Amino acid sequence: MAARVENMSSAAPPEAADWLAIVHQVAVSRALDDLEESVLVPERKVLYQFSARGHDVTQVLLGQLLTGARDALGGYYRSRPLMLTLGLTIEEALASSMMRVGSMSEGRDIGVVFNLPRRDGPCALPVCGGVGTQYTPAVGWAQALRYREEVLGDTRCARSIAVAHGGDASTATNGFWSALNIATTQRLPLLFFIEDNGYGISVPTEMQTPGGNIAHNLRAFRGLSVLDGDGSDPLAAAELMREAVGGVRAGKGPALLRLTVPRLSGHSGQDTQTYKGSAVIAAERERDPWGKLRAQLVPASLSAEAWDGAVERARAAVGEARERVEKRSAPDPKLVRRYVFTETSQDGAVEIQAQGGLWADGALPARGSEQASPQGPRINLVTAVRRTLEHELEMNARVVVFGEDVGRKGGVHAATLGLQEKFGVARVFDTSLSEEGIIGRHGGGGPHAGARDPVSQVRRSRSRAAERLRLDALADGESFCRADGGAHSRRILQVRRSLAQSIERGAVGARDRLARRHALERRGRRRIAAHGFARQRPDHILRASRAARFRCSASRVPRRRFRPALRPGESPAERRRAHGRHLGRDGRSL
Ligand SMILES: Cc1ncc(C[n+]2csc(CCOP(=O)(O)OP(=O)(O)O)c2C)c(N)n1
Ligand SMILES: [Mg+2]
Repeated sequence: MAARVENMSSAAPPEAADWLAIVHQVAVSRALDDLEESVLVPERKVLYQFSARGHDVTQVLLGQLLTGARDALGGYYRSRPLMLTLGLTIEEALASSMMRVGSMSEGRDIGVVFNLPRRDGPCALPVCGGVGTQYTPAVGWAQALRYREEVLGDTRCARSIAVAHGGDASTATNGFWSALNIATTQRLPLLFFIEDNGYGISVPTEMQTPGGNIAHNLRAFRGLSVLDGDGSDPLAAAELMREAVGGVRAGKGPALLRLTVPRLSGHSGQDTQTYKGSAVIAAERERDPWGKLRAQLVPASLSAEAWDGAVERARAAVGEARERVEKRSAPDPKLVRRYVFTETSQDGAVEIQAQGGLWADGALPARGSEQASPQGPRINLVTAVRRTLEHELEMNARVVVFGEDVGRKGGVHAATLGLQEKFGVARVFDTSLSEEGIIGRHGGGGPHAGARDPVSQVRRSRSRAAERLRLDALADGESFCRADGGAHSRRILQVRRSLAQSIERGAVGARDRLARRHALERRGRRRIAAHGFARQRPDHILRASRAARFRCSASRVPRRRFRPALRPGESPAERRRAHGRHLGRDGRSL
């Protein structure tokens, strides 16, 4: 367990007035869930519902502590109560789940992924439906906090922190481990806030981490304070939160707080939870933190009238917001691509993002020219890249260069040679070997450090990078598309053509993954693992792999590698033994 934190002044226990605010916020979240689950889903006005019931008390309690001038949340689809405490309005929340005009992404997403860009005060980074995508952007924010404080002298960042909020299953993702490595090796001001409800949809936590408790397993992890507790005991959980937040704020490095919570509804509106069984469901209801909070607060800190009044006001506020949202129309399908790239008004002026970048701070970039102006002798491309980076680093104190081997070595092809010596390790630095860690950090750090357009150059490890980029592309399509003007950040992705093509080719899907692997195989770069992959998820991968095969019909890979035909008189079992592969009932390879 973490050592106790002496300086807790920034995280004092709540007063009676704060408890009233906490009760109100939780009641708002419950009223939203009630309305969606019992009215709007049956009326088909909400098509995809994600209840936070059971996660709500802990989230609101944590939200009360995120008061640092530049605190940021990297949240996920079940973070709505936290978002409400950070300033998401009830109307914004409902307009999003009801997919109405003027909502955050106007029906492009699952209705619960938001962002709250702010130039001052706590903000929320863009959320994406991809599980695990929240972690490395939160690391980026934490690292940018340090950069702004130490290099740019921004005192607002001194005691600010980043919070990465995720579920138990998300701790099995690459993003989580990538973030954990970076945050601990760099001692970043980052809190991992893990709400463990025992399931990733239907899969129990024991499948995500051995023994089912990520906090236990991380106790020996160096550089990390680990706290573990029961989220259905609100007062005890609040104490742990103060300890965790206080420690990170005080500069003691990253912390991980795991709280067990009951998930009191299905994973989403469609989920009937038959996999749990009635005894488990009943036990979860017993652990509802909302009832426990009332028992702990009334009458010790609040009167019953005060509690009931706060709940009543919350319900009324949700009802009024619903009336306003019902009057909004559906979004115009013609505008579906709005904010995918930079938007310009009719006079050609660029619509400036709400947070991050130079323009939003009033600095204009130097004017460019369409005319080439040859200077000196001809140089090769690597020299041109190096000079450009050097120029940018000189011109703009917010520019940083980071990646694998770009620091002391100066890049494997010398594209950053000498830059660390000239600009120092704070601005030109090596990273851990994690493409997700590099690209994800752009998402959170870019807008904050001040880069309007983070540039990622990825050559090897394409599949990991592509994975990350596609998830980011989803995030761009989801919560980046804020209709009130101004996306959070834009990305220019300098990628090799093949990667760019594979991204263009498709949305997330096994088909594309397989197609890309086939393409690699054709070039003799890598043996594909199509069969291993297919074995994991036979049904839909089978369909996907057929599609991939069709697409790659020009492949020189022998067809029988994918569909070994049965020899005359041979049974599927004999074929399986001969090839050591799984075969479907019809004798085809899965
Ligand atoms: C990268 C990725 N893989 C799979 C999914 C499908 N999926 C959505 S939510 C979820 C479970 C996540 O569980 P957990 O992290 O414990 O959060 P909880 O929903 O329990 O709050 C899964 C598998 C996804 N959205 N993204
Ligand atoms: Mg879970």
